[in-house]
Amino acid sequence: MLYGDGVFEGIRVYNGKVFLLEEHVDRLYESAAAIRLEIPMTRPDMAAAVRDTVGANGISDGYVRLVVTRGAGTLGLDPKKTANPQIIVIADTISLYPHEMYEQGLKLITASTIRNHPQALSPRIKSLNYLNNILAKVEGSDAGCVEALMMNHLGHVAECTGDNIFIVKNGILSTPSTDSGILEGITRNCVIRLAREAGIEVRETTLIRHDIYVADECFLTGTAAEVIPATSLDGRVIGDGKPGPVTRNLLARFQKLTRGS
Ligand code: PXG
Repeated sequence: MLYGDGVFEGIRVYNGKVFLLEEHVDRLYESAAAIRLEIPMTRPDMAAAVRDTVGANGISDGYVRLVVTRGAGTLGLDPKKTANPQIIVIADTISLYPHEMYEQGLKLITASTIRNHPQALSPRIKSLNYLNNILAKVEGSDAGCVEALMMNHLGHVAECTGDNIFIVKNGILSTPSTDSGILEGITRNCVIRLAREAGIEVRETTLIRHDIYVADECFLTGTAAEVIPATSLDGRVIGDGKPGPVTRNLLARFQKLTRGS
């Protein structure tokens, strides 16, 4: 509560089923382990708590936010002075980006705020400290963009404030590798799997902004966003300025997986 000392997950529910629950629970425990927070519950019990909360709230299509805090203690920084980590399960609905952005694509700007330096706070940890992403998001909204691109400390493309980024160039799908200072998105990994199943070559690599400017297609992935086309960056139109065929193919495959249609 006082220092952002905790971890979280955002999870979707489709047709009454919690989507990729095990992957989210595993990432929650990995984030917790990385900040030396022992969650006083087993992984299967955590998964059951999520399913029970969804059921108790009668949610068939919605969103779950799992939050684990270090628990109450004294005012100092020392986590040893805390006991009883607290687990919060919020079941709610989620509003996606406006429907027309899935058809027309969204515009991005590059934020001047960079992603956390991995040696300060690893971006692999989904911690309760999202200030750098929030500052980047504000830069985006000041420029009229619902998302903003964040670079890493080396000046390479990392990800957006709450979404991972992909480009398509000459039929090959590329996305920043996990060592580019990103959160390893569960939607990202799902889309990589769907693309490979569809016979599309996927590269996890280093990207610079130029790669996005000259890409044929660009899209973002995230639990809330799912798969959403991005059609310009910093005023440069990407490809022909419309969601491309690979993006539309993967969006359709993702929707089929989650909604069966
Ligand atoms: N990068 C970052 C920094 C994230 O926070 C993603 C990528 C996508 O990961 P998943 O596992 O969801 O595919 C996230 C997750 C929001 C919101 O309201 C989004 C996230 C977290 C908190 C809020 O859009 N994104």
